[in-house]
Amino acid sequence: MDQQASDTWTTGGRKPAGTARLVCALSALAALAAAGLAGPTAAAAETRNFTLNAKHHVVSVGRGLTYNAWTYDGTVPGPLLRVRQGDQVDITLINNTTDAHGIYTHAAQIDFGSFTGHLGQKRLSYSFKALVPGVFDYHCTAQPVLDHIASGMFGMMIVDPVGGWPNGEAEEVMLIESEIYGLPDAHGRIRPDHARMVSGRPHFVVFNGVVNRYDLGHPIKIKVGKLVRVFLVNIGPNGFSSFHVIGALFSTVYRSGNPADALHNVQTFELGPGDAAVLEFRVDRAGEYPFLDHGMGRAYKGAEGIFRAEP
Ligand SMILES: [Cu+2]
Repeated sequence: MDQQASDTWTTGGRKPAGTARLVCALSALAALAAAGLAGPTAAAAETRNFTLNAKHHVVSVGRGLTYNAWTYDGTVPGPLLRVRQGDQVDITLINNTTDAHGIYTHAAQIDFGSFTGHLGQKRLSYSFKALVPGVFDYHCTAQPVLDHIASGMFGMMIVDPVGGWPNGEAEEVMLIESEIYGLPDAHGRIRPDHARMVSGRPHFVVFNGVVNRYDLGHPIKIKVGKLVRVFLVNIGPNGFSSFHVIGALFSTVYRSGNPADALHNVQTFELGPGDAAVLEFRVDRAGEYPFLDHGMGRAYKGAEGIFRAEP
């Protein structure tokens, strides 16, 4: 991993203007780095290089449970990749495992063959121009893709609009919803359940890789009166997400994170597997605002958390 994509979520290398907190979360139980985007001002396009490493790594999923994940850089989700609209993006995947792996970001509009390494291939590279702003998932494309995604090979890519986000500076929160298939053995190690992957019946559904990661003891803190901008990916690999914040309406939702495709005053937003959105809201009184997949079975399996609004 080069400096443009660390193993915890960062702003993806480009130093943002502004001081608002960026709430994110990747490495085991860490959360939250700082940042904020006052909105990138018009600037010359850059060339952005991201080098990721495919590796197998034991990760924690909370509740004392672990599993032997297939990862980018050892974390699930993989590192946040963040660029500005118009940038040239160079992606390299180093694969020192004995399995085939690949990396496909939905922001790239190039041929499928560019994304997948074959067995024994140690290095995969491709380039594209990030022409369309938004939030995108990236994931492995090796077969069976189902197992590679369910085992942890996915992440988020943000392409910030070249003129900045229309509603300006905000508290930023990055969430990836994903599913875990398998029950733990006597040591708490989850055994992957391929049959359940195929039938789409996860045992756990999580935000940022951990069951109930943002519970009452670990809420995501927001500010009363301040705009919150949620970058949300539903990587699946199977289920639909119905994202809702209890006690709030989304003042603006950008489908696929594209400011050209805005909806307003939305109560719940549905994302199919492989889709993503940017959702904005603000609250006007202090307190707790739970967020969840309103598919209640999925919330029950771990896809719920807490925003705590403070003055
Ligand atoms: Cu893979």
